[in-house]
Amino acid sequence: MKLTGSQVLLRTLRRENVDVIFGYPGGVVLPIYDELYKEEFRHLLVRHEQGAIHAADGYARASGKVGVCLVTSGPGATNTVTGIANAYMDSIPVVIFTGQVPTGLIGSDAFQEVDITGITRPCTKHNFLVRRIEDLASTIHEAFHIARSGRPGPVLVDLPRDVSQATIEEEDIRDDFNTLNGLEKPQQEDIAKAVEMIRAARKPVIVSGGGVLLGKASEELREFVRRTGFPITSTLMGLGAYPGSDPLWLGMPGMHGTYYANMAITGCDLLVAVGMRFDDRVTSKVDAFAPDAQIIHIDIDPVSIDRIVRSHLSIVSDAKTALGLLNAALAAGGPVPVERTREWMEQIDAWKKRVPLRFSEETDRIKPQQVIRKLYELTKGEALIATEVGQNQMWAAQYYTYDHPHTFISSGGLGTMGFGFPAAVGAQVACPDKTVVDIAGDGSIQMNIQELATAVQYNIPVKIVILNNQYLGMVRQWQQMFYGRRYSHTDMSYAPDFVKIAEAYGATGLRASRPEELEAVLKKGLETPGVVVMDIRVEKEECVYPMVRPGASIADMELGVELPADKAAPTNGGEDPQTRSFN
Ligand SMILES: Cc1ncc(C[n+]2csc(CCOP(=O)(O)OP(=O)(O)O)c2C)c(N)n1
Repeated sequence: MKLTGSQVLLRTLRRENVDVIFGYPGGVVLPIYDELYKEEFRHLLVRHEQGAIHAADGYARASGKVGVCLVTSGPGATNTVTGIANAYMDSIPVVIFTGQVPTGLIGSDAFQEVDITGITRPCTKHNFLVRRIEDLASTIHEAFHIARSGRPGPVLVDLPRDVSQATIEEEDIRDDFNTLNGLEKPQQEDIAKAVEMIRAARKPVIVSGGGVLLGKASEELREFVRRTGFPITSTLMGLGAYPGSDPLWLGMPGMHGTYYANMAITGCDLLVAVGMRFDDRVTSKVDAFAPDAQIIHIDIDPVSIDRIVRSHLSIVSDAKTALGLLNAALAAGGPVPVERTREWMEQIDAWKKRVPLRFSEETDRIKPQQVIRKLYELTKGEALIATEVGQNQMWAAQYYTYDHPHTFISSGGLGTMGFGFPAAVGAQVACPDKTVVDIAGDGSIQMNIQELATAVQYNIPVKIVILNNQYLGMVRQWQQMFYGRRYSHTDMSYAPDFVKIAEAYGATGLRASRPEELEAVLKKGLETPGVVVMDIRVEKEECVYPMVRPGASIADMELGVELPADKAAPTNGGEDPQTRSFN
């Protein structure tokens, strides 16, 4: 039997266990859409291609599977570029199918032609232009393989119209492709060396990253912490891999990290970095990052080893394998001596007590941090939280406690405003039984607000909590701190009525303006079926603290409050990081 290219595409997607496509049609993908019309395939029509790629990305982050999006050529394809770069920076496995003009017209500036493989080369893990139907199935399989293997990432497949219309005999379809050899296993001597370093440490700290979640290694990480008793902090991308309610948890480090996570990194003598790449939002001034530490860096991507921070021992491996081997070696050698780290743990406790995460509650204005805390209480920590970018994102990272993997979805590397809501839609499709909340800023939500139509049309009951401060808050914060309060073009007080916007799209809109209204509105919003937009009017000029000035040492934090007199005596002979400057 003969199959068309479009039929081959859908057949291959089924073989890859794809159950949902986020897409938007157009001229050159009409043959594919016509095939979708005939077949039972779950396709969600978004309202903007950026929505499609972010939804596919959110779906991948929540499900651990590959997300798929399908768009037309030209503007359809270019509209996905931000989302592709976003997935690339955060190592998220997505496959993007773009339509292309017929092969004979490629390079002629044909209608709606762009060189999308050229445009996306720097922000895809790999991309393909399929010129012959004979290569179609194997190319698609290869794309999925590349997207999910090793360090995951986005892969684009460009499909010229004539390729989706061409036909091929079913028996001539080739599904095979060459795979590169898998990763080498970590060397046994490196594991032994790591265990030796772990046993010798007096002031250890673990920093885990998104690689632990991508490598589905949360169980192994938890066991590693149990076996070592080491305190643990995690980057924004890694939140949820280790339970945030555990006493050994230090919160997030870096620019808006907790005081105690940043102090622990600065004072430690051993830093075990797992599945993280030392992003500058984490390290800030690299020379002052863990200056006295021996560093063990475990990462799947050899390129990230020694790129920013030099390690004393590197293990190129996925997190699951490496932590599994470390756990086994630790188990075989008996418990790690806790006496060695006793003073260090006391020091960490003192730091925790000295500067906990805190904000001042007021009676006449809603504090954004209070909204997140309330949301945590009302959802009992069981919601899946997506965020936009800005202050809302940082407060969501700081004030909601993540106990489970894949429950925090946020644009880490690229910091893409407009990501959160469509990503929440994708996450809700992946997890229909979960409460999915997008924590938004009033600026960010307006970047992809059109996806309310998608959410309402398919009854994807995402709850949106807008921390409405009438500013581009995070930029305003920088203007306040570094530009003498000159709030140049960050005033967002001209805004639509979000309640009416919600209603216009067929969703529910609610508003809270005063502290005493907050709980009831959040409760009602969470309980109301379907899509709900909650416009929460918060304190306009609140800042996110702690804050490390760009380029400063992470021990040098603005805390937003007077630092209490230091009662905790230094425990080490060297420079006590507590005596370094604070603002
Ligand atoms: C697409 C995009 N444009 C610009 C920025 C720069 N930026 C970072 S945070 C921010 C302000 C976000 O404001 P809002 O969404 O209202 O959130 P808030 O910080 O007030 O919580 C801006 C403009 C960005 N990150 N992404």
